[in-house]
Amino acid sequence: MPRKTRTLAPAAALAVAAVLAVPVSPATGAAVTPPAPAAADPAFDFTKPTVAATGLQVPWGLAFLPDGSALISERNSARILQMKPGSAPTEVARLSGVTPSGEGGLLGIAVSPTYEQDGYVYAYYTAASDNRIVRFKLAASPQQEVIFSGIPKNSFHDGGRIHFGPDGMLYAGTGDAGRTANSQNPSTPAGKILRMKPDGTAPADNPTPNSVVYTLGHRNVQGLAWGGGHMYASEFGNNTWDEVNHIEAGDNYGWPNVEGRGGEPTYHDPLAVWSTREASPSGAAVAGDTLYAAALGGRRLWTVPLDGRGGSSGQPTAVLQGTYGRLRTVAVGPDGWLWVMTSNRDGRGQPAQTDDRVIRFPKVAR
Ligand SMILES: [Ca+2]
Repeated sequence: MPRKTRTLAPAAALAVAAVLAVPVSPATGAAVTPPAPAAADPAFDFTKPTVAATGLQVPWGLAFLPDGSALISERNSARILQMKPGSAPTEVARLSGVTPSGEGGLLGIAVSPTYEQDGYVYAYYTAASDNRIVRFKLAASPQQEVIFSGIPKNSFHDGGRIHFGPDGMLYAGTGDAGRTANSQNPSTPAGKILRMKPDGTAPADNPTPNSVVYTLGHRNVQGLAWGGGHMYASEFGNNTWDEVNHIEAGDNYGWPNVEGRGGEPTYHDPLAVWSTREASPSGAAVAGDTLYAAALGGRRLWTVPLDGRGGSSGQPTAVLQGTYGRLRTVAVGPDGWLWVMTSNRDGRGQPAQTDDRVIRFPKVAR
């Protein structure tokens, strides 16, 4: 089966639609009644949670150091905490210049793939005039080197996830910053997935010379994940369809001309969609042949079975529905467990808990 539904003839597109996560009428693009969902992926045991940290305040980014400990960023306090399972988190850095407002603040963090040599931690944050990416070495008040700035900011749609890909490049998901025209404009980093060298400059093999823009047509990307040689990203829809996309260099993902599946050859359609009420996906992770998406408004963890070719092999199913409230981040730790972080103190709705937490789930014993 070809990987890209957007290039298929109508008959082939129909066959592809039959195996996509949410069946879509080829005539109207509307979702049709899905089949009964398959059993949840058994890779992690969601009946055996371990609460690894409590008392956090709007944690956002999660990254791991070579020693197996986790770094956690807090959006509004601009703190970075370090924790090992079983120990309370301790503050190891507080960034300067962070201007929390609405969805903005200290967002994603990443650890250099060559941390043992260079000691760099990366962060994406909302500053007074823009969103920017800095790198620094852990210290109470670290020296912050700005490696990329000028990402448009707003109270909403600031993107913010950063992650090193398997190619050693730093990827960043951005938002349209409340101006939908940004997403189709290749000259602004807003509404894009960016790919840059660790120093913030554009790699020579990016789709457009001297540009860090990797893909365009995104509304608000807060989840980046890799698995089986493919890259995936989750993004927030406007009021109809949230999306999980298979990310391929230079592709256009449609926003604001298309939300969800448009079936237009110009745009790369998502491999899974949800109603915004069910999802509002922020973080994403891949383990084995499953993509996990942490849902804020949907207050659940979505699991999407992947076909290994950039598509979905079946119906997404949800776990942890309503169990921990709003979920911001999901990651596979170096311990092989699945780590989930809540976002119940960000002023959106009634929290399931009075604090924010990190919860870990073990692999299923086989
Ligand atoms: Ca799209």
